[in-house]
Amino acid sequence: MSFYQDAVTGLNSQPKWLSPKYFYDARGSHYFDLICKLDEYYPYRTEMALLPTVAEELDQWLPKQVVIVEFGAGSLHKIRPLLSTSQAIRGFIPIDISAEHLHNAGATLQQEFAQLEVKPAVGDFTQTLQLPHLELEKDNQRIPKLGFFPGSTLGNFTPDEAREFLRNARQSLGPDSMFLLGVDTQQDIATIERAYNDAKGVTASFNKNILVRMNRELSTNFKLDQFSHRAIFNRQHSRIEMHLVSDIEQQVTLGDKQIRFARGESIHTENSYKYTPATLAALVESAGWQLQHTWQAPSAAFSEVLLH
Ligand code: AVI
Repeated sequence: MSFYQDAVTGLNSQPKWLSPKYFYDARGSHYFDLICKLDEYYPYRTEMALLPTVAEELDQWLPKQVVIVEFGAGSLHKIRPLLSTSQAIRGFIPIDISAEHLHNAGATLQQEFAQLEVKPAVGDFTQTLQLPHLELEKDNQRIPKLGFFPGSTLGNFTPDEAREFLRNARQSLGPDSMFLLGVDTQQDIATIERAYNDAKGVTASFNKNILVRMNRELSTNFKLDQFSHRAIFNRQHSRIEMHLVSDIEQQVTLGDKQIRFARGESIHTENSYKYTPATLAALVESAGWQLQHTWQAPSAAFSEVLLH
């Protein structure tokens, strides 16, 4: 589906919604980088502090050689500690929908880690994928794969989407595969709400950027100062929700249609699910994986789990 079709569907629904995947144009990705540097945004720094320990201990759970496959190759900040410490990782397959980003990222890493075989794969990582064949595997010697999905991006999927993603990943990775997954396990609601309502308003700008993007790409006429950012924790679903709330009654043009907003009506733009060890175990098991080991941050705000 195109951005336009998704916007037509979402904005004509009751309640209105837009997919968070549309946050990430160049400007949105820049705002997300700024979010990661905020004091209030605990997930990024907590995971970054945990990864060196994971990297130190990981090899004891791995076979002698593995190829690590990163789903949605982002900034490459998270893969580095693993590549520089693990002796078992011989190859790296970053998967991303954006070919340009992927090839730049792949080339940078190849320069830094000359012994590593880097083979980027362009594709939608939520679907099953045919992974590229590595030189390392040339004598038909198959090397087991280790999936890597850091950053608690799994939390932006509904539980059904998360299960589907984990199932598809298991199929793409093939027999004897393992999976290293970063998950937000924060339980303190005030801390969570603060992380998505930062004092500088960076998260608000990130959220509103979806309207900026629609104005530019879909010729809508959203007035940014007539919508407010709202992030609230939904206890029933254990997720923080982001919304854009219309401050007044108004109409916005989308294609040849008018979208009506009542005063106080919202567009639901993102969910970020927070897991407990028990809800996470149930989810991964329902997707065919077993928990092998958990590294938990001292604050318990974030976990890195190894699945097999
Ligand atoms: C990318 N994702 C894991 C972030 C999150 O925390 O759900 C996106 C984000 N939304 C608001 N702040 C950050």
